[in-house]
Amino acid sequence: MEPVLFYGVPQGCSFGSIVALEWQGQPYRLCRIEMMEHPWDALYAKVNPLFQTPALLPEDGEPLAESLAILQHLAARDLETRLGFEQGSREFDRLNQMLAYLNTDFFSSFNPLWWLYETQGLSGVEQEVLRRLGREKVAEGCAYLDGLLAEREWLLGDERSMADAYFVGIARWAEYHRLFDLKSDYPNLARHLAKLRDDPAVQFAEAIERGEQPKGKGHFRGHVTLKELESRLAPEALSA
Ligand SMILES: N[C@@H](CCC(=O)N[C@@H](CS)C(=O)NCC(=O)O)C(=O)O
Repeated sequence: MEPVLFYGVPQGCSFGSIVALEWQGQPYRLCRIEMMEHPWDALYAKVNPLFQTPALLPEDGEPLAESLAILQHLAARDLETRLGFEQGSREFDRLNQMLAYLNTDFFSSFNPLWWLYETQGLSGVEQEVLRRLGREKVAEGCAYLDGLLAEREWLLGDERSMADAYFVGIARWAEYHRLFDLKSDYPNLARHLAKLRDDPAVQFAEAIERGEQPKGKGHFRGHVTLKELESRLAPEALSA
């Protein structure tokens, strides 16, 4: 079976991995995880014992977790798409640096806001602290990225890369949490987000998240359930 990406909804950071798969245009399948439905199926521990999405089950290997690792894995299997670069090259280092920034500093700046969103029974003061902290940290990230995008067409320069695929899945959270007027506060970032939103792969990923059945470029071979993957997750299958 084709590689399977486990993606989480709603508003998962796996969004970027779906965009990357569409940009690459090779056959793949998806397995949907409803992140708010706790507890998750215990079988998912075989995919990722941390119970997080995304994860990728390659055609012939063990599941791979962590967005950065997944995006670099996808890039490396098809360097001709130029979404990633050969290890050891200057471009590889720049992509890795950008992905690491987005995946650590920028991603985690939203943590207080997700905490606020998911936690019941917080006092008014606690809510205010989380919102202020999140807003401040996200503002730092947006200002940094806005500055970079003032001089660049894409995050790394003239061409799109895995960094842009990942960026759209995270930067959209600033709108989701209604933190700023992005267009006036961070116009370059807002422009980049809008450009990506016009991309068919991004629209495909949005439709997937909404639970629709988009066509995409035709490389998406449909959803599979975790249960249907059970035999591929068995220890014998993984060590074969
Ligand atoms: N470092 C991991 C973080 C993954 C992560 O936090 N995923 C979130 C969704 S964005 C998740 O699965 N959360 C589990 C939950 O909400 O229970 C990565 O970058 O892939």
